[in-house]
Amino acid sequence: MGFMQTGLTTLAAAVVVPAAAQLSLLFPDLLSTVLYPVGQFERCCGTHLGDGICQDGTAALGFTRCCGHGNGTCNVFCCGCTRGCKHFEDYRVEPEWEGINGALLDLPLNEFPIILAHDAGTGYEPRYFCNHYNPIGNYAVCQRGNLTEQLNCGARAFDIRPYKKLDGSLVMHHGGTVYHVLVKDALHEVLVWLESHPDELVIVFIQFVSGDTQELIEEGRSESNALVREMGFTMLKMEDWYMRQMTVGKALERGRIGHGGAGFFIYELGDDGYDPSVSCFAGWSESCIGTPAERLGRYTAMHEYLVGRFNGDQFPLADGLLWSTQAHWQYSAAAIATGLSRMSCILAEESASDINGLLAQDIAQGNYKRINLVQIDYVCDSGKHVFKAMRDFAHAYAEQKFSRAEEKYEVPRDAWRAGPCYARGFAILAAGAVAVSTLAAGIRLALGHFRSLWTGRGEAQRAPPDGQASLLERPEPQ
Ligand SMILES: *[C@@H]1O[C@H](CO)[C@@H](O)[C@H](O)[C@H]1NC(C)=O
Ligand SMILES: CC(=O)N[C@H]1CO[C@H](CO)[C@@H](O)[C@@H]1O
Repeated sequence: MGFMQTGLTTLAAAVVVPAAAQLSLLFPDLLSTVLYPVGQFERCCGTHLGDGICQDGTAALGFTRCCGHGNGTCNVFCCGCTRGCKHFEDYRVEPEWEGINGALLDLPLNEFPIILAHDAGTGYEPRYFCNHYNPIGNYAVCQRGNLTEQLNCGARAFDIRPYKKLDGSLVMHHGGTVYHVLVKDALHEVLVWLESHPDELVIVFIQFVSGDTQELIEEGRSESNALVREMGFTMLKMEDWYMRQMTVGKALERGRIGHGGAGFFIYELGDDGYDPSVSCFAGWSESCIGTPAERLGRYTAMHEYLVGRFNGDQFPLADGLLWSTQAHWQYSAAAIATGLSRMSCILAEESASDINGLLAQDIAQGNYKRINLVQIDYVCDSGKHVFKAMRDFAHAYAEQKFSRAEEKYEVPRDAWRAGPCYARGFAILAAGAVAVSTLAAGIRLALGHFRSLWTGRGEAQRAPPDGQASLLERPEPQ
């Protein structure tokens, strides 16, 4: 009897409890499926089977499918996540934040902050992301929504990766995963959007062109090139002289399409800022989606990387080259394996760690010195806050830059007595002037001496044969 009881207890522990736990974990799924028509619990937490996006726009994470920025778990009523039950949040940039104007127009293009949507084409994937029955999509999709939506979320540059298929269509891809949206259709959305945004500029960064065969890859390259030109996008070539003088205002004029905003395409970035150590998971104990203690090391890594990029002096801005900073987690095979074991996905790692929100906060707090292209994942999660912080930053930056320039050009009234620096400058200049004039006098003296020597000897050497007048020596006609 005792034996029997122990056996049953063991059975319960080994099978029944995990099964019940699994069922209860699926309960939010059932609840949201059953109550979906009622609309009450829809997307309060993410589901296991759906696209994994909650009502507040963040992505579901782990067995509990918890959403939101930060950490927490969903209870059976889907209301236990950080900040409680999730409601729809408008992810779009406010229209009054848009419009490049004033001092922003005079900023060099490589000192103007721009959100670059990391692999923008993945936003067209309709279903297979953050759904743990489709692990490949989880770590290939890094955006949500079409290009129009990404523009509305604050993106102003797109990382476009064309893929030429055997059937002849030019679509998009991320690594080996292909997204069945035509590059042409996606770029057409940008044109339509620019029509209603004449004071904005958009950069299309074309890279990693791929295809079903080597030949198709080549075709894909020339087709992408022809396509952007036909559509009216202007090419920006990093090595061209005009980049050194390219201000935001000049870019708006140069790239203007019809009466709309400006559209550019580029094939290279001056510097792409790739740093593989900035990943979501590191070692056994660091995780960007774990407890606060587990997150610390990862946040520190990201923060130090950003400070190095934005505050370091490694970019010679005067060369006009664009430079990009990757403000998103980097993905190695190990990081992806860890993420899969936690039922995570790229979108969830961005939203749960709230890296876009933290970036916006850091920029708004004035922690950075200069910003250009900033590549982010999931621009429709807090991208609007990054956009707002960047535009505010750009206005403050321009004000400071141009007021400083005025100071620099204003000649001090009393330069002579202005300080040791000027005095030394004058002393050096005076000494230099004396040296140069002494040298010049010496050279003149020496030249005179040589000329007399030369003419003396020269005449003897160049004396024409008897009876033949040299052309050179022919007297001018009267
Ligand atoms: C982009 O996506 C939104 C939301 O799904 C949709 O309303 C809109 O029609 C799409 N735009 C285009 C041009 O496909
Ligand atoms: C980012 C975030 O919201 N972290 C919270 C996770 O939960 C702990 C308490 O358990 C909070 O202190 C953190 O602020």
